[in-house]
Amino acid sequence: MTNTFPPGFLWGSATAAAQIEGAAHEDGKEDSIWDAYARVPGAVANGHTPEVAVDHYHRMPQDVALMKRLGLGSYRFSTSWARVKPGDRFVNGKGLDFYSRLVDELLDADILPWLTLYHWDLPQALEEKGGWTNRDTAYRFQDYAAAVYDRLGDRVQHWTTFNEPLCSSLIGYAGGEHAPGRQEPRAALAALHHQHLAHGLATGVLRELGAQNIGITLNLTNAIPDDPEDERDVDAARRLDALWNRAFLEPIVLGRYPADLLEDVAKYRFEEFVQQGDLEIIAALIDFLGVNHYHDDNVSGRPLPENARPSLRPTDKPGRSPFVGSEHLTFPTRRLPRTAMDWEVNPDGLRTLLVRLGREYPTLPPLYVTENGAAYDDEVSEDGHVHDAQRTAYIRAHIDAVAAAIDEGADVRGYFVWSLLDNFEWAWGYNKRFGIVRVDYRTQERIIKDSGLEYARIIAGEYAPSR
Ligand code: GBH
Repeated sequence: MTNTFPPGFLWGSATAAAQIEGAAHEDGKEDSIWDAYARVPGAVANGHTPEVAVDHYHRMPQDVALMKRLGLGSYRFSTSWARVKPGDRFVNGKGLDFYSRLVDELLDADILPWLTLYHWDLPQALEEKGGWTNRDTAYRFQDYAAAVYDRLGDRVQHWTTFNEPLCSSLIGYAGGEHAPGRQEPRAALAALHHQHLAHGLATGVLRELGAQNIGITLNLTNAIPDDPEDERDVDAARRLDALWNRAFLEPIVLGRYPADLLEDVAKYRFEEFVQQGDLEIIAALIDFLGVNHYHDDNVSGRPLPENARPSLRPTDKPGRSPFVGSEHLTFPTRRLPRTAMDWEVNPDGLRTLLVRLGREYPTLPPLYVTENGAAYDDEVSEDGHVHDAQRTAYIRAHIDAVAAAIDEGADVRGYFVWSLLDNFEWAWGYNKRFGIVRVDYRTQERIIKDSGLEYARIIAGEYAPSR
């Protein structure tokens, strides 16, 4: 049996620096906002911090050997700004040495390095100057991008500026569930625009320096009106689509913010942040779009009934909302299976999303699913294996959905499972396991889970999508 994916389809897995590296203060690395935020009591579940994580910084060669055993075609990782330019001051050669060794190790193993410059870990020193609310941070990001390219550009071909700017703007600065833990809607909009600007500036400088494959990764969702007959729910879905999807896609693809979004957030005077010429910078050509998708969002404009399922977010406090300008949105529960994150499992949503993107934005470059995966509370069995049947089923079903989307004309060129390893799951600490490889946080021992073994079979072409 062989799979029916197009030749050259890229099979990979993804991680992020702050979630796996540890060595938070070694070889010149300074605090990122996640190091600092994790020390705030109550910010991260159980007081967990990224200080040690899964010690990838010291175990990198073994981890690349694991990737090779899985047969990965590509490995998506991020570089830590606070390691490369501690305090955003000088370029730290020792920090770059680590990534240089990683890239060499990957190339030796025939694994394509897929590098992300920003996966949420701003240097704390920059946060102290306003973080992403400070326009200057966008220019600092451009310098950081150039420094990384200068050292790795001879070997790395795929460059992603940002991972999910939605999370590092709206959730970090308004929802407050992510670092830096601020709860200021207007600040979140400044962060959103300045991250766009940083993306555009970095894209420009990378292109100038010779990079040929530059993109960005967005987390995109299908906003489903809970009751399609209820006007309030239809409006809620439109608002979520504007803020969660189109606010990020359209400046890049079309060179403008959506008009309805501008109305939704008008009370925060968003447009004051947008200077003349910014949108031209932001609309710089990209060569691929990374799509992260885990679940759809069933949304309503009606208040939830008293007995509705409580949110499972660890740091939930009343009054916090990442839904800037649409703070009234609610998310009623549908009758669907759920993961340990309480996220709906609905693989067909991934097919719908990928097909819709190509149809709604004909000028989009090729798509890569840069993250998809699931957290479950798996355990090591007596036989020493991890029989994570639910994760295995989740991954297979979503790969089927990608195949179906390609059949319907979506231009999808690759798929990356989130995540290679169990890791520091942000506000959830080490309590949620997304890995296809199990990590024992006491011994740092790694065990390939059943889902990892199955993924290896899929990559080897021994699995045909079940259409
Ligand atoms: C990805 O983002 C991250 O890139 C990765 O680092 C992370 O480990 C992985 O997923 C698993 O979480 O404000 O209540 O509406 C997660 C995608 C989408 C999850 C937005 C939180 C908002 C929740 N995120 N979602 S809410």
